[in-house]
Amino acid sequence: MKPLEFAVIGAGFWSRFQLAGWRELDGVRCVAVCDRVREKAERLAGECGVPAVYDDAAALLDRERLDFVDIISNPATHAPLVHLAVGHGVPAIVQKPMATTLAEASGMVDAARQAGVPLFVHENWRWQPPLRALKRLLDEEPIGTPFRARVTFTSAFPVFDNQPFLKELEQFILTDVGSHILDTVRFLFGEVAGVTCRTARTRPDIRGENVATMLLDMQSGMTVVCEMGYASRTRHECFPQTRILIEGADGSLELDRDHWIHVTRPDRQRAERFPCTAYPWADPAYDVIHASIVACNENLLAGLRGEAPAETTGADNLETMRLIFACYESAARGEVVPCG
Ligand code: 89V
Repeated sequence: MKPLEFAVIGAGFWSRFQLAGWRELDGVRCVAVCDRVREKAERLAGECGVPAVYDDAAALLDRERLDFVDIISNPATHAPLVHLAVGHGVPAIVQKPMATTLAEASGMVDAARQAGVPLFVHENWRWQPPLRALKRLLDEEPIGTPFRARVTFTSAFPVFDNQPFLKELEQFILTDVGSHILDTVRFLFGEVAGVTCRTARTRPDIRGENVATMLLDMQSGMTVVCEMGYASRTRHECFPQTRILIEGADGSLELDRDHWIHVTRPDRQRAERFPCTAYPWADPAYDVIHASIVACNENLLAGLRGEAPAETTGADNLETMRLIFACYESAARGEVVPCG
């Protein structure tokens, strides 16, 4: 089968991992790298053996015959780049958060739909092995109807060292990490009926909030509490692991540190570890995130080829975006914001 040929737009910190993730898969080949700063594009293309380099996305789309573009640029550029790709009839994958406003995200989904061009969001969190396992165990283990879950992503990891642009975002943790956590909640527990959210900023050198706490009323009737922060100095630094406790009428499932899942029922208790693949190119500090790039790309590639449905389409991720902005609205108004 002819490999699908794509271009990467954006040559920052994340792009080399994204490209390495693509190289783990057969049937796909990067033919160009584009970045407004040409030297950055040249450096990444040189490192990864990519033949063509551009500093202008419009020129890239005019000259190359691409099967898709992988947009790995600053969130503020996602909407214009998706409109450009879709206008050329080229399918687009865009990093999370899909856009910086709900209106932008919705405009991107509409444009892709009207043009009949696939739009996917590279939302990799739900592809982490322990989260896939948790979803499976929710179906398999008789813990009874879940009534509550607690989803924790709290850390003191120096995230701004590698991604300094995050310091400048007026809306930080809910867009950067909240996009992952809220998508994970939807993946595990279904859709949300209403959100209550509180945010905080604990340091003066960043613009946006670095702490958020949400209480989600799920359509199923269950309650989910999410705690997120890049402000928590605790006994165990767990970055980049998500910890989750799910309580059901007859037992619980607990995703704890180091990818262990504990199943507790009145009659038995067991624990199993679900580690991720240790790819040689992954930064060990980001191990489970970088590994999940491969599984996410594999699913999106199957979607592009029409072989299997892609999970994180633009239309699906728009629902996650709605939740992010409902959280900001709730934090600003101090009220429950209905969703859906
Ligand atoms: O995976 C990411 O989206 C990153 C991180 C979670 C490290 O903040 O921005």
